[in-house]
Amino acid sequence: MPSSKRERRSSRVSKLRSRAVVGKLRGEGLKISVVVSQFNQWLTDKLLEGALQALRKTGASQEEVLVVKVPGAFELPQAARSLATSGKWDAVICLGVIIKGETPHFEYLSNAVANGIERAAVETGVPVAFGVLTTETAEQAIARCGIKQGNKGYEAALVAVEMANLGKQLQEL
Ligand code: INI
Repeated sequence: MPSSKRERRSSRVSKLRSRAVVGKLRGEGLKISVVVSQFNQWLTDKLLEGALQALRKTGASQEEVLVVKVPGAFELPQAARSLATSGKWDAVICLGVIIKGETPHFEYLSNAVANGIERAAVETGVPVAFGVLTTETAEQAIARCGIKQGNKGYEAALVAVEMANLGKQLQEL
């Protein structure tokens, strides 16, 4: 029988039951759309390749994947929101490359894109993965497109699958 206050508290804690929920990395049956910016296309093509490779790896059917092209990163949130509100997609992946060296309005553009993508996800409830590189130089972007330091498109696609499944799993609790 616990006597002190501390012992009584610790006895209550040991009776707590917890469970963890993690979204499955299984793409079978999921409908995923990818919005990709054509600005810096030589790099966004690599992100797209990475994203499609990751989706294939999770078992997502390529016929169920829609690729939508927009002019630049600034247009990603609008297209993502349009797809998310259509009710046809389990997740949306946004891909783009914003390089500081090329734009004096880098901060405005990066913030607008990040906020727009976040709002598209939170306000629609559909996962919208952020696969947008914001780098100081083209070299840093190249490194994150699959050449040296992984591929941001690949990572974003895995997040999209995980979050799409998590959403379904949470509904089933
Ligand atoms: N779009 C990008 O995706 N990356 C950039 O680095 C970039 N720069 O450098 O300006 C860029 N600009 C275009 C922008 O996204 C819009 O398409 C444009 O402003 C029209 O709305």
